[in-house]
Amino acid sequence: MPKIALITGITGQDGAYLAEFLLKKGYEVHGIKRRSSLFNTDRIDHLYQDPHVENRNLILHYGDLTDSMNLTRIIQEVQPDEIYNLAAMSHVKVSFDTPEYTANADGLGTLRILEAIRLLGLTEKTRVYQASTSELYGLVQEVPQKETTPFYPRSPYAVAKMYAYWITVNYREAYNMYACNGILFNHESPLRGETFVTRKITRAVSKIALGMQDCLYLGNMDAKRDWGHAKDYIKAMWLILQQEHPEDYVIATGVTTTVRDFVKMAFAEVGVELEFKGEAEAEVGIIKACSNPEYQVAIGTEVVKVDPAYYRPTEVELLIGDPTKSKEKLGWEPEYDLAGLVKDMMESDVKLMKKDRYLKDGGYEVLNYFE
Ligand code: NDP
Ligand code: GDR
Repeated sequence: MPKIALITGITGQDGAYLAEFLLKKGYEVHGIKRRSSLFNTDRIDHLYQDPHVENRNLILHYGDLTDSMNLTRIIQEVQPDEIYNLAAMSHVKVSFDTPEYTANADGLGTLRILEAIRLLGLTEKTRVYQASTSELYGLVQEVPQKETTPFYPRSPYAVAKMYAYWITVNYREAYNMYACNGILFNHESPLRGETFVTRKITRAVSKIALGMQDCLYLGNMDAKRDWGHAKDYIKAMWLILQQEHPEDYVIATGVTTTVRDFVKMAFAEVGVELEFKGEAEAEVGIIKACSNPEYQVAIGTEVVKVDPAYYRPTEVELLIGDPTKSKEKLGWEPEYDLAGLVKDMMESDVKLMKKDRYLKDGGYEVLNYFE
């Protein structure tokens, strides 16, 4: 019998990579998707199987983390060996606008899953992975951050995730459940949501290079993040559920970089050297040189500016993780470094934007989404 996994948040970045990974391992994969007025399954369409075909190994269920009865019914039907709870309102800045909803989905949503497992008598069968986050560390208490570093959350998102972290630990201790937190530092990919900073940058740089956008507006460029590749991080999620004893793990690269340097690296991928001048809100990124004749960006053009609208009421300035425990105990080893990640994202976005450019040149309307 194949193992059965249930993934909440299967339509998101991590859910898509994890579903593909588990299918390759021979799992029967179930996913929870939200009802939406438009199709929201782009990231997993290549894995989709016609519901009329027998013996499917990818099955989607409508559901929502704010609906206990729905979650309980799905878990009862699916009887999963492993649940990966990846669903969340995952945007830190947006959580300041929707704090109550974020607490409900990201905090109580985790409780609903754990409690459903308990009520259904599945505590011995079902293992749970909780998508915890480096945002828990928030205001710097220790560098690099590891499993024992105290938490100091700095957003409604992080506070909700802190509840989820501790309720996972509590159910493990109270009911002897195999329930674990993966404390994952930022991980990105060509599938990253367009409003997270890395993807916003790689999309904008590709468009600027192709003459389809004039300027990229950013918030705090001094923020430092420990960025890895989502493809590496979903492997760690699986490893965390395959151990003899349930434990919590930090997953990170151990290298930190400013948003500004990420911008420079992205421009370098299209042969553009960028220099920054000015300070704080007056800082601008200017084209210093362009070695790639394919892209027509004029030297001296200001292509990056600051828009304080992207500042957060409270910021997390520095994240750098210590992955020693996951390397030693899980044998986890990432394949991508930051340069490889930027290259992968830029290659993908240049390709996507070239497609748009082709349509535009052919007289078709191409919509611009900015955030
Ligand atoms: P995404 O934002 O790409 O995906 C989030 C997923 O959750 C989507 O499938 C979304 O559905 C779904 N979702 C949102 N709200 C609900 C809800 N109320 N009920 C059911 N489903 C819902 O996030 P990532 O893939 O990047 O991250 C996965 C998880 O890991 C999240 O919990 C995130 O907070 C956490 N995390 C992410 C890190 C990162 O760097 N990526 C680092 C550390 C933790 P829809 O597609 O319909 O919007
Ligand atoms: P983060 O990711 O908040 O770390 O949360 P994000 O990419 O949104 O921000 C990273 C840093 O970049 C700064 N920044 C900007 N951010 C955005 N989104 N847009 C901008 O224009 C911009 N300019 C500067 C931010 O201020 C911040 O310092 C991500 C999410 O995936 C969470 O779900 C996850 O838990 C954490 O990573 C680990």
